[in-house]
Amino acid sequence: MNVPTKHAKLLAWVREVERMTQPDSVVWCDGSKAEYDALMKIAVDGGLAVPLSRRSNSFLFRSEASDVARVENRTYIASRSQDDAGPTNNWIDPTELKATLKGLFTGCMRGRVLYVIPFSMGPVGSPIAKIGVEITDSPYVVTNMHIMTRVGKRVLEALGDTGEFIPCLHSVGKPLLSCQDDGGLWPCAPMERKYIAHFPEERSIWSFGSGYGGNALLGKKCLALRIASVVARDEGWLAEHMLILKITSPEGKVKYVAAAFPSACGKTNLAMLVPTIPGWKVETIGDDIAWMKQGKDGRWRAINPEAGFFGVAPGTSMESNPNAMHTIEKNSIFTNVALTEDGDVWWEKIGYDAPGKLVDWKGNDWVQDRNDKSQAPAAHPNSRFTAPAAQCPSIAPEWEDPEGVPIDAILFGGRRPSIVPLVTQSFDWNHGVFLGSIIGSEITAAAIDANIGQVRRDPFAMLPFCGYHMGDYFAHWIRMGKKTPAEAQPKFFMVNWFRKTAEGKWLWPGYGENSRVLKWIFERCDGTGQGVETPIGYLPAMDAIDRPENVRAEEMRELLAVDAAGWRRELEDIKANHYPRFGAKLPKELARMLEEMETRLK
Ligand code: GTP
Ligand code: SPV
Ligand code: MN
Repeated sequence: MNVPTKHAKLLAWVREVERMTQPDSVVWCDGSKAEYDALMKIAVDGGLAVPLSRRSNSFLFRSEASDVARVENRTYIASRSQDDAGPTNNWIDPTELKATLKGLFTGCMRGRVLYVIPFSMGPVGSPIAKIGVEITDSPYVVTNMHIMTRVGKRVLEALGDTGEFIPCLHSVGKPLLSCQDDGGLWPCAPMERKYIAHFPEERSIWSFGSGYGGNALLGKKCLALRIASVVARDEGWLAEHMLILKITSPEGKVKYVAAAFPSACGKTNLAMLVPTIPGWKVETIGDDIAWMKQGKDGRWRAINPEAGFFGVAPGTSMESNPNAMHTIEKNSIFTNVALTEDGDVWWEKIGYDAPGKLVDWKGNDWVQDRNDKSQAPAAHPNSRFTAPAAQCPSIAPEWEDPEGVPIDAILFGGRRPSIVPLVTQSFDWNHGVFLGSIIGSEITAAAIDANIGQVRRDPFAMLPFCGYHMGDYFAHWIRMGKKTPAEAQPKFFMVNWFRKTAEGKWLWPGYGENSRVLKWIFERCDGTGQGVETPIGYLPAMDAIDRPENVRAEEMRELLAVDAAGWRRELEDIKANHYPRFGAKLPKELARMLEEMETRLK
């Protein structure tokens, strides 16, 4: 075994995990193309991946039918005190959980290879970046981590012999008996044996039993959000579930926008948007996670800690998101999409009918029946592509700037069929925090949940990702506002692309047309856009946003109206069911915002 580091703590951890998990061998990953190719060959030879003849160096994986999304009810924040995990996280005493996990991990890699993946979240060496090391027994995880993070030698060099790293331990939780292999079936453990566990004080992650996305690619949700949010609280910065985009006006003026929308609610699409309004340009910095630190000038500078996109496939088409379609032309991994006879991928709303007979995400033959509205989809609703960010045609030249980009506007959004207008600007920072704290959104297929489609509160789109008490998280945001001079503060907006008509049709066309809203946001940041003061915040004047061709004037009025009765019901619900959950930890500023809004709506 070729060990490429002298880092004593790292070596000791790897040795300890090897003793516990008992793999056949240990491999230190170097992030090279040769390594990627060799691992893909193993996956293909083992029947776990299909090479796609229509896309160069691209592969399709089908997961086990139960292992298709994040598992929020098996995700734990094991802080020493239950109170630190708060009312929105599952908690188990860390000593007890460690004992359970040690039991599960003992011998769990028998018959498998233990891979050690040194990775950087953020450009290697950036003052905002953090190093993690993931141990996994899944070649699928290694290849995805190659795309999603920066892996390999450079990272070990930056780590040196004593640098800090976050240990991320992962196993699919399915040891192999002698001579047995996976038999072409995605390995994972049954639901009740899955644990996505975080130890915030120790800053470590133990993930057992799932091979899918956020459960298994531990740099993403586990490190860059749950653990990083705790570090950010302690160090005075922000780790957020936000896209980052750059918008340039026809005059060449630039603004940077960060936006928090819950899972599968439009971050990737907004980050890659192609404006329908002439002269405007949108470029991509990141599509899922933002780490923001305050610069010397007081402004918040954001980096995208990731190096790739793990994007929702269904709904992605040349019409809705051409930049994503071009990004995934090559060097991409597809999970749980459908396969065409000529070796390409297909999914619902890809922009054209299924070309002949497909193999669906479950591995069965599938023929499209346009008359059968209840036909099961060919691609799983949470099927995803993994693709290098550098391949995105809209990627901004500064996307890897180690200092980050200065944020002018912060958006909050979600899927709300009614009540929440197309766009609203907050009165100030604290009112913005209030709007972020009350976001509601329909539950999507991004997590395994029996209640898909029901509206739940998802504050700051961080409900599944905040590594500590959500009340303390609100207080942290209030505190960050206090240490930001007024002229350096970003402006806050609440947006909603998902209003529906009584017939269940979209009231707003969305996608590229969202550029009309971005333009108004740009102008508000620039001090030119017209805003009307209302009880819920500033709304655009009726003619401040150009109306898309296919939206009628009365529909535009509905999109920009304040539904006072709806908002009164909303506030009642927040007062009765949402805010009380945070008890004494609810910042008094937010309680006051709620009261003031109630008064304004009377
Ligand atoms: P995560 O990766 O889960 O965090 O999701 P995300 O927020 O990046 O969501 P994404 O952009 O992948 O969008 C999820 C789904 O919403 C896709 O099916 C999109 O086609 C759809 N979607 C995105 N933007 C819009 C929009 O403006 N209008 C409508 N109607 N649908 C949209
Ligand atoms: C999300 O669910 O918000 C995602 C996908 O971005 S996953 O990486 O699976 O968490
Ligand atoms: Mn996400």
